[in-house]
Amino acid sequence: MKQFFPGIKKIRYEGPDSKNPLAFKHYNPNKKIGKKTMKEHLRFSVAFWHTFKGTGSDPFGGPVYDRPWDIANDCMQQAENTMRAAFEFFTKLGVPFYCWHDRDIAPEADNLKETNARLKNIVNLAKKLQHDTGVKLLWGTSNCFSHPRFTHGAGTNPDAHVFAYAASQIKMAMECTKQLGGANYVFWGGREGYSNLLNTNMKHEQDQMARFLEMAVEHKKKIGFKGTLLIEPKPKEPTKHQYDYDAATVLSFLHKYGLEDEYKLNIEANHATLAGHTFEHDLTVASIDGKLGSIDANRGDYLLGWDTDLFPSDIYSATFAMMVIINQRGLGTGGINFDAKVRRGSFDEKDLFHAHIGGMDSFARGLKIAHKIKNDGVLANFVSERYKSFKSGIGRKVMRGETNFRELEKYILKKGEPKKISGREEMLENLINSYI
Ligand code: XLS
Ligand code: NI
Ligand code: NI
Repeated sequence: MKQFFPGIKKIRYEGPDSKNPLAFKHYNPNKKIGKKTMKEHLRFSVAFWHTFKGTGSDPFGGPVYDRPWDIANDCMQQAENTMRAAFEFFTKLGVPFYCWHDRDIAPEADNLKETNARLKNIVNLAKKLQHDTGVKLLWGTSNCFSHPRFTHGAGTNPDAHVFAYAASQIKMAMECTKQLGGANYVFWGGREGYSNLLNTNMKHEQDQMARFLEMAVEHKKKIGFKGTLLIEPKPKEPTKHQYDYDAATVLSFLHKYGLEDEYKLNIEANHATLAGHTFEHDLTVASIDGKLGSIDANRGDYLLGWDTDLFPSDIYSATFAMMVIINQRGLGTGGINFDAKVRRGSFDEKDLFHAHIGGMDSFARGLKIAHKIKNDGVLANFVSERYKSFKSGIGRKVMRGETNFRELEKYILKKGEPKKISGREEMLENLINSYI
């Protein structure tokens, strides 16, 4: 069988002192951190679109990456080569999961029937490769945003014909995900938003979207798909205003339409920062509602205002993310998917390894640090101490619904001015630093 990464052997753990760029310094898959192994905690996944279909093109220049699986003449041969290259990569890197959009793995044909036949073909190959290697599908999703028919959206398109097309496409993608034993199915609202209110009925579009998501639930049950349905928020790009702006917006949408028991969230770092939040903010918003299902790990660039999808390398951010994940005892069926791309100048195949090794090591470090912080309990103790006035006396009555404004007024008239209490932010930041 042709090798696509001939110079690269299986990536191994060599420990923090290793200087080998093709080795893990922190990710040691079988090492236990608490009750679970690192592999079980982190559930790493490679994103098919960036890693195998990305070309490095930007608005100022075309493809630049060297990708030997992309050069066959026949488009289906190319798709097969790409799938084989992907599994060689997953195995050499040692990741347990991968993710795809339907159109990443098989090219679209002239009509839906032929397109579906192509997809089926490649899904059969993926099934065989999954079986041979043990690599599993973290989630499948559908690309309902690249084709010109989706220019005004898919589920929120003002044309019911396009809505029906998107439904047909997602029906097939859900069935393929099920066939491959996918652990989740993701909805990222590609062009579900608007660019101009003058031609937009926002309420109608949101009602449409809710109908779309209801039908997805109905189809999930119909075909017996057991995975989790996930919505991935993003505030802008490609449309000026995406409906799934951030975790809070998506959660209130789900509650408004009674869909909250059927969907969880897939939170992406760079989407959270585009929305003006930190990654850990959106993770926390999802988590406290019991709805943090999975994450797309990447990072923005502070000097650029768009979804740069860089590989994560910030230990603070990874630590804060892992603190939220550990606190809710893991991601369940979800995982950490590197929805990230190498920079335009990193066009070698080897760069793909460096990028993923760095991302995996960053989260492995984050995991180790977060676990230690949690075990020592200092931070948790500080926070619980901060709210202790709600555990007894008047605070307890407030939380139990046993008091009212009149009683609270009486209380203040008697007790007077509250004492100022410092929030100790600098002290706590120093504490975090002492672990990093
Ligand atoms: C784009 C999104 C996309 C989803 C999957 O910004 O991150 O890649 O994760 O459709
Ligand atoms: Ni994403
Ligand atoms: Ni993104």
